Amino acid sequence: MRIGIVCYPTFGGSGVVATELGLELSKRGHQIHFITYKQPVRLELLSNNVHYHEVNVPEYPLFHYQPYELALSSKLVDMVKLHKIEVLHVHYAIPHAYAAYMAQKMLREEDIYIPIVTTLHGTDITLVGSHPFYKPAVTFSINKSDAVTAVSKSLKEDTLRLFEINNTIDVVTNFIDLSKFEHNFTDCQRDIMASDDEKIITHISNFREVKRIPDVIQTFYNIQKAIPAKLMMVGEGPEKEPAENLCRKLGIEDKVVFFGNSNEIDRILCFSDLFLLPSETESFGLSALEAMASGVPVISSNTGGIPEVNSNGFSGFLSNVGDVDDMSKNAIHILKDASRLKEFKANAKVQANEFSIYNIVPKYEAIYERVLNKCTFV
Ligand code: GMT
Repeated sequence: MRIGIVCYPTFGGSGVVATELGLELSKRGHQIHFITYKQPVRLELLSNNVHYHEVNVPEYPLFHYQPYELALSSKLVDMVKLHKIEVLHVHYAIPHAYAAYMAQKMLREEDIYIPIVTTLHGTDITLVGSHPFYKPAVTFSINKSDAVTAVSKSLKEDTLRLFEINNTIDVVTNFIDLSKFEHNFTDCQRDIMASDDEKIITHISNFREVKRIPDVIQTFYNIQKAIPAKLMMVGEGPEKEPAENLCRKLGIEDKVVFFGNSNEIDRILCFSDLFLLPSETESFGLSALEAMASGVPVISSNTGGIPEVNSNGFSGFLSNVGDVDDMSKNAIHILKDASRLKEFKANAKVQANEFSIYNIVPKYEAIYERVLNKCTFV
């Protein structure tokens, strides 16, 4: 199949999922065309089957806001025609599903039918999409998509609760390419980060308010009072500077490393003992899955789709949002006993297997087949 993939090319989970999906589809013989404003961060290699088309938005002083949706839908029209793309798979409803619908309509004028698959990722529904300013357009684009998928049962339920949906939503969970987390680094260079007796705790996110970064710091603060430990903070975002200030205030700045955005998540997770994800809301929690694939147990909140990913008492523990004491208690429980830590690490890998890319990608292929076979001209 010739498949166009539209996504955010940044470090967010939706872009990562879209990129990994495209790469796996290309290995399975499909022609993949990424159409976005920048080359996706995890798209390192272009090949015969993997193409990238940049959406340019020319600056014009009259525009207070540059019309990205317009440029994207025009680019989609051009690329569908040029490369004979058969299906458009858009990740994140805003504004991708809307722009794809406009492209579909324009192409129809030329008797070209292109089905649209929209994957909902989380904040496009729970935080941004349901805002009254966006809601009518988001509802419309979801209802007009030829197929809609959500990355967890929880996100599907949220979508049905927050919008008036008259379309079917399939749950196709996020996935992981486990081979990318089979560490071949000999000792993971752990000694660069911590001494032998110190445990390494990691958090990876875009440092938005929804990630509850102060809870990460407070939980770590409690852990390091009980057990020698270091905290690795990976990512960039508005909550990073306040987090650095909080570490100074608590007197733990020498125990916390702020990495910024990293393309070496696998290396960092390789030497990690525990992952913290205390988010306010999370449709799935891809970073937790990446941690588990590396054999890192997860201490998380029990919100949104996280309970579908992190199995309480097996791959880690779940606590109520904001319950820092419970998260600290659970973290210390795992870390203080070497054999228990070993067991949780092994369990984390077992749990990650449930989300193997090889089980999930065929589900998307089946959806592409379905919308192609439908191929109605209505
Ligand atoms: O977590 C973010 O704020 C980024 C956002 C994104 O669109 O990249 O993540 C959402 O999509 C990810 C991939 O499907 C999910 O793993 C995240 O749970 C989800 N984030 C939220 O729901 C807050």
